[in-house]
Amino acid sequence: MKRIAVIDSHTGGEPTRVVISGGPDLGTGTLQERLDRFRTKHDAYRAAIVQEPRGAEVWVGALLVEPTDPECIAGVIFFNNVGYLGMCGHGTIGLMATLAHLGRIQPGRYKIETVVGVVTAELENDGQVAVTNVVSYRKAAGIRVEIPGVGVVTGDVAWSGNWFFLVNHPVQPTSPWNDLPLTPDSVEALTEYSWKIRQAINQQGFPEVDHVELVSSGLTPGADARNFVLCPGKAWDRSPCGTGTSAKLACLAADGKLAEGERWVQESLIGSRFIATYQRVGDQILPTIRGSAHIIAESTLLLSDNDPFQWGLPND
Ligand code: PYC
Repeated sequence: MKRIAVIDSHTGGEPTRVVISGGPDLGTGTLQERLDRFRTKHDAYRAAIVQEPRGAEVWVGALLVEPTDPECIAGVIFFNNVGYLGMCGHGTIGLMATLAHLGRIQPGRYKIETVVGVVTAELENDGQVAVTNVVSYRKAAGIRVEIPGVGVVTGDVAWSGNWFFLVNHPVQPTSPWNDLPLTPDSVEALTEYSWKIRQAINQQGFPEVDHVELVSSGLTPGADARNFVLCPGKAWDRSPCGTGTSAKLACLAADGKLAEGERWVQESLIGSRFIATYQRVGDQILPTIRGSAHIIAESTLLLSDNDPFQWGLPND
């Protein structure tokens, strides 16, 4: 029987499962080398930890590893129901809440090594966490994608630790999805729509895009915008998505619609919020996302040899 100790949290409704012990031994090397080893030799652990029956498509896992950078308090590899993430904003906030819960950190600023670079996270006295993400930028603006049965949808491609295609919503008068509000009762249709967009943008010159973000104006007082983010494994982000919010800031900055240091309130489909700002770095930006996470479980996952689904259920 294998035992994996985890701490679960949620950040604005989006869950993170931090692996404290019992995860795969990835050896040494850069985080990218260790991620490659995770992917090629130990992917069964990923499935066992976040796929059914112990998890579900919405879960993001966070494997703690030794950082290579001595200035970092931890290294982390994020993963989900279908693979691995470069960075995860809500997951970093969840990780900080977990480290605080374990008594490993006090309020202050810390560096964390991710597969795509070092991020800084500040635990504030009230438990809020401000994550300064990796340098983010808009790669391409006004990309027109032809979606069979829908028409043309226009959006921007941006990098923020993950690759996003951002579409202003509603945007496309001929689309049958145009009138859908970004609210929980539209989840099924928004998922179908976003998945079609993802397939189309991947086929039309941007195979790297793995997150689709629909952005409308805010629906609750004080929110600048509301988003619906479809993650690589077809789960929708319950939080406003830290990397998705960073990608939105990169586009706003590129369009001159948000000034350096100006506050941006991004709400999710369920109304949870991140407060974001950015600093300019040449023609790119360094986004900071502020939010909070709550610890919801301390558990030990059990993997028994006589369990036919010891390593989780297949996705399909
Ligand atoms: O918060 O960056 C994020 C994120 C990515 C995927 C799910 N959440």
